Amino acid sequence: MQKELLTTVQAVDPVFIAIFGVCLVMLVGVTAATVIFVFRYRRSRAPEPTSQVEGSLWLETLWTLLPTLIVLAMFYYGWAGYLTLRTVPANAFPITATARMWSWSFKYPNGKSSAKLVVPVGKPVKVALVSKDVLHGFYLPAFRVKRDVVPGMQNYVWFVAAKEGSYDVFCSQYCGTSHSGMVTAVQALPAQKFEAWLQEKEAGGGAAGRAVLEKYGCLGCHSLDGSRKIGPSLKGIWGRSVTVHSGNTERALIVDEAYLRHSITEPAADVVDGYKPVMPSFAGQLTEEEMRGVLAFLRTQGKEAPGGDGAKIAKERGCLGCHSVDGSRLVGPSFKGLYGRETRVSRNGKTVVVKADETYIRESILTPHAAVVEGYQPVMPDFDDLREAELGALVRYIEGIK
Ligand code: HEC
Ligand code: HEC
Ligand SMILES: [Cu+2]
Repeated sequence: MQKELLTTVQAVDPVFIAIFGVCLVMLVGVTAATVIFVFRYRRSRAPEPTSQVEGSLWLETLWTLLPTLIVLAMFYYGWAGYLTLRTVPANAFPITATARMWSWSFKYPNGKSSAKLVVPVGKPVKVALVSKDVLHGFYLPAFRVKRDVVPGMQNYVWFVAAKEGSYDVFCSQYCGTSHSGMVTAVQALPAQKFEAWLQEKEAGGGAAGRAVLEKYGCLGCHSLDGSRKIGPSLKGIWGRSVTVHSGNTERALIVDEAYLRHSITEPAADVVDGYKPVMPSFAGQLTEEEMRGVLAFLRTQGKEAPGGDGAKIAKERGCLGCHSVDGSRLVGPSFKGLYGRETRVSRNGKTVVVKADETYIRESILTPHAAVVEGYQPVMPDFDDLREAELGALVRYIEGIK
């Protein structure tokens, strides 16, 4: 069956044009015949029947056979095109698209995720379609691809972006009030740029950084929530001013990358005021990559972490389709004043009062159904593919909406 690789566009366009062409010819033919007959056999011109035909075998055979053949030809042609749409080339690059009310997110084999669908030019990609909540439709007009995304069902599409560029992605099934906002883009990059993008460390590289802190036991001595342990908390460390003792001199400095690297590899050189010099040196233990992960993580742990980041994520991930920032009630409770307030939620069927702290907000985003806010429907999709840094940024963002 598979001779050479047709793209989805090459498979669909000729079928469309052929069927449209046949229909056009028939429309023109039937309309012309109608008009001619109306003129030619109008009453004033032909008051009496000019002939009385009882039947014509060959005419009847012809007008039965001809349309049957035309319709069968259209079917065959359409079927062949459909097979191309459903037969994924063996070398297709796998990506998973996740639909939620009301946003798309995409996950790549190496764990990277993005809000836009980034693909290599000229290479087929297979997109697995997953819905977190209701029926959605994955619609790429530029590639003639449209497929329903059904909760609980495994579905897929494939396509090739032949040219570099940006192409629309829509949701083609009415999935609720902000259905029309479920818009993103396919970003087709030349193979090398795509590879570079794929390998590029995530902005923040958060999850990896946190894992490194766990791996080397840093969190045994350093908290992430501001509380004092054996060492100072790492919360908000980036950009904070500290007083350190270097030998016999005391100096104040601002925490930056150089200071952090130094603190990790040579902790005894600058000892934070008020703490004992008990931190072991990690020189030669963390790889450069791990070090960069930690730095990226610490950068986003800060209370000064730019709220803009969180705002962008909230917009891209569609949080703002359900949560207002001005106190008004949408599908979900407003983000305004959310942080720190007491909320009545139903947990395991029981109504309890919880304080909306960092832990609760993280839980609300990762597993929204675990605690459902009283007076609201449990319709929030889970966002378990958010990276640690993104989660942190979202919490900071919500915290900032007073
Ligand atoms: C045994 C406990 C202990 C462990 C394990 C430990 N630290 Fe520390 N750390 C400390 C103490 C105590 C200080 C404060 C005294 C000093 O500056 O040496 C400190 C200071 C620091 C500072 C400077 C903090 C500031 O406020 O300026 C950084 C950064 C840091 N540690 C990072 C790490 C990282 C990253 C790891 C894991 C790779 C780690 N620490 C493991 C105890 C520890
Ligand atoms: C489809 C609509 C929808 C989307 C999209 C959505 N949420 Fe929600 N969210 C809700 C609803 C409804 C509730 C209340 C019911 C519940 O707790 O599940 C809620 C509850 C919450 C709560 C707890 C609120 C409180 O008052 O205690 C937080 C925090 C939250 N969402 C954050 C987010 C974030 C962050 C995003 C984006 C990553 C997001 N939501 C996306 C509908 C949504
Ligand atoms: Cu949708």
